[in-house]
Amino acid sequence: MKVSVITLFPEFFGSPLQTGILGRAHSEGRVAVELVDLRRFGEGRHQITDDYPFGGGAGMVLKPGPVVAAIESVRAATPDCRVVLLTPQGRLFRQTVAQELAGVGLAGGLALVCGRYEGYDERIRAYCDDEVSIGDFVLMGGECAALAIVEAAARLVPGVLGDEASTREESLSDGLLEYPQYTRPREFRGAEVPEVLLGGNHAVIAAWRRTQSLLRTAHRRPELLQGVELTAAERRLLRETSAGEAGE
Ligand code: 6GU
Repeated sequence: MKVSVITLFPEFFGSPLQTGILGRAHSEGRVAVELVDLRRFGEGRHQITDDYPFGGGAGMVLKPGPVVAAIESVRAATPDCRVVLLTPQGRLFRQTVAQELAGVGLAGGLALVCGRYEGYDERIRAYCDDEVSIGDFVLMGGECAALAIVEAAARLVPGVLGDEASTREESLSDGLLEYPQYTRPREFRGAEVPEVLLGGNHAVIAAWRRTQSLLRTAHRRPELLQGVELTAAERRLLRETSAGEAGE
């Protein structure tokens, strides 16, 4: 997967790209992150990238010239890349979007534009293909969002995670929250591991986990069930089990 990150703070990405699974994926070239320093495209002797907003108001706005020049330099090197503007006004980043962007990164490449300051000059939007937000809160810049997107997409790239099954079974890849997990000891301060997990009957364990995922999702994130295909028996289970019985 190829990702170009356009940012005023390339150093922000130093430690994350050298650490853990992302660090390995980066050094092996499975996740090629190119950091594009927006300052290089700044204007004048001081390489200015921002300015006061026309009409007044608090804060500074990123100038179109430097941002569009940076985007064009990435497009020149990666003609098929998708340029994604990171902004709280974008479409919401979810696991389905992570899957989509991982595919885009593997095919033609992905470019992530990180803003700082109060916002972007509106004319920048015409040079981007997509706008994404990681949630309904305001960050100081897009760097954290870019990192979240790179991580979520990187772990979907073949070969990045050792165990391919773990990407299929985990939270949200089937649209549900993950079932409860346990490891040793069998008893911790009086709290026991559910008996069913100790029996070794894989069909029974799979059924228990599915039920737990359904109940937990119904209790914590009921809106997620809208996008999930349920059997008649599962619908009955959710009707007959009030959320309070989900054990939480
Ligand atoms: Cl993508 N950028 C900024 N600055 N704030 C955000 C965001 C992005 N997503 C949520 N909040």
